[in-house]
Order: sequence, then C-alpha cells, then structure tokens
Amino acid sequence: MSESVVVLGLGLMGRALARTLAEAGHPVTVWNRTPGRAPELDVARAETPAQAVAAARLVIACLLDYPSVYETLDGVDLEGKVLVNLTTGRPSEAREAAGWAAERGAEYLDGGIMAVPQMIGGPGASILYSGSREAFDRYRAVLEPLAVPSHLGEDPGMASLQDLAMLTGMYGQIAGFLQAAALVESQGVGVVEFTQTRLVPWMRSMLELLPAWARDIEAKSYATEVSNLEINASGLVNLARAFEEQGVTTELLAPLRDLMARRVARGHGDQSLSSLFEELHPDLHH
Ligand code: FVH
Repeated sequence: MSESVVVLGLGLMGRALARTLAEAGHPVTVWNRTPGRAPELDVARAETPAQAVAAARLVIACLLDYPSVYETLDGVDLEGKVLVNLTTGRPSEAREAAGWAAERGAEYLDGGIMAVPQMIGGPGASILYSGSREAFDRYRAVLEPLAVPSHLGEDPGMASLQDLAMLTGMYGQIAGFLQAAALVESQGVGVVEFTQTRLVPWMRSMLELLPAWARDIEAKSYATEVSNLEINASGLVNLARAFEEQGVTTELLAPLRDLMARRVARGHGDQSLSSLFEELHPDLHH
C-alpha cells in the first residue's frame, strides 16, 4: 500500500530517505530550507513547511538539530499528524519534542539512524524508534524500506539514548584504532598492514568479551581470574610512557589510565576491568 509521506530536510540523509521512500512507491513531498537541493529526486516540492506538512499525515523530519526542527515547524498546523523525527539529538530533547508535538495534536516518534546515507535502503542499516507504539505499528511497513526498524519503548528518549550509546562504543573503537595507528606509525610500521593483519583480528576477539562484562555489570560482580584492574592499571601507565617516548600524544589514553588509577586507589585493584563501570556513575562508587 502506498502512503503519502512528507520529508523535511534534504541534507545528505534527508535526500537518501526521500529517494528510498519514492523508490518504494510512496508519493513523497519534500521541503528544504535552501530551495533547489537534490534536483535529481522524483518528488513533489513544497515551497513552505506548512505546504509540505499539508500533503500527508506522516511527516519525517531529518534536519541539522532539534532547534532547526522547531524553527521549521513553528506555526505549522500539526493536528492529526504523525511526526517522525530522525534528527540526531539527546534523550531530553526527544522527550521535550514529544511533549511539544502532543500540545499541537500530533503523535510523535523519535528515531536514531544507525547508518550513513549510502546505507539507507540497503542491508545493514537500522533505525531505532521510540515514542508512540501505535504510530510505529501503523507506519512500520512504510518505514521498513529505509532501514530495519526497531521500537524501543514508549519513552521518546529511548531511541536517542541507545543511539548515543552505540555511537559511544563506535568512538571508543575509533579512539583505540587511532592511538594504535599512531604508535606503530611512529616507528615506521605500515598502518594498513598492521591494521589488517593484527589489529582487526585482535579487536574482534576482544569484542567477544563484552557480553561477559555486561553480565558482570548487571550482577555487580567483578571477581576475575584473568588480569585484574591493578595489572591493567600498571599496563596503561606503561603504555602512556611508551607513547611519550615515541613522541605520540597520550590525550586519548590518559583519561582511561587515570580512571583505572582512581579505581585501584579506592581499593578495587583485585577486580575485573569491567568494574571501571562503577567509576562512571557518580552515584555509585562502591
Ligand atoms: N549523515 C550521516 O551519516 C548521519 C547518520 C546518522 C544520523 N545523522 C543525522 O541526520 C540529520 C541530518 O543529517 P544530514 O547528513 O542530512 O546533514 P546535512 O547534510 O548537513 O543536512 C542538514 C539539513 O538540515 C537543514 N537545516 C539546517 N539548519 C536548518 C534550520 N535552521 N532550519 C531548517 N533547516 C535547517 C539543512 O538545510 P539547508 O542547509 O540545505 O538549507 C539540511 O537540509 C542530523 O541530525 C544528523 O546528525 C546523519
């Protein structure tokens, strides 16, 4: 069944969404602040956000940030609409936007896109949604061609929370990769060769440990028979010194070294590395 859809924002992501929806057979109406963007798209173009929103019940916003969503929809009649906001933001912003939409008579779904624009409509892309379950169920089939959809709960902030958590994991990996690359490159080792033959297999095997660490965290049980925090803390001191000797900055590594030192100083050196989690919550500190 085809469903009319509005897409607000024709940035890199907005145009990937609009294209995919149009290719899936849905009549798409788009609006972009700067006119003339993405001329190749076979879609209807509205001159104002109000004109666009009037074209369909389902309104997808994919703009720079939440203030730009409010700016765009300021004064637009949203009564009876379903606003799907795929703009990246914080959980608090998503909850506020849900309240804002409700005041205007609209249902609200917040979304976190776990893909780059090139992945939209292809395998491997997923979008996390939270907010109105009813709206999600009603429009699931329309949203499905964009990326695998998952609904994470009625709390509108949940998609953003888990989106940001996944990005946090990604940035941690990137930080580790960059530091490792800088270290080997400082001695003339080829970064490509090192990455392909050593780092990636090693990081993959390290990722296998995460579910067990997650269980430690949920159980608040940090006993370990492998290298404990004290050993790792001294390892990080050694690593940071090696960086300095090689003329590589320790900026990315130093916070982790310092966190470990703090945990050991609090008397938890015999625990697993996963117990560092406790230092990240100001309320905990066991
Ligand atoms: N691109 C990506 O890989 C990531 C993947 C994960 C999700 N993000 C989020 O998606 C939002 C849009 O990202 P984008 O890649 O489309 O971003 P741009 O290409 O920079 O386009 C930005 C659009 O926002 C419009 N815009 C900016 N400010 C305003 C405003 N004050 N009022 C109305 N529209 C505004 C901009 O319009 P224009 O500059 O063409 O006039 C673009 O349409 C974003 O939240 C990512 O974090 C993408």
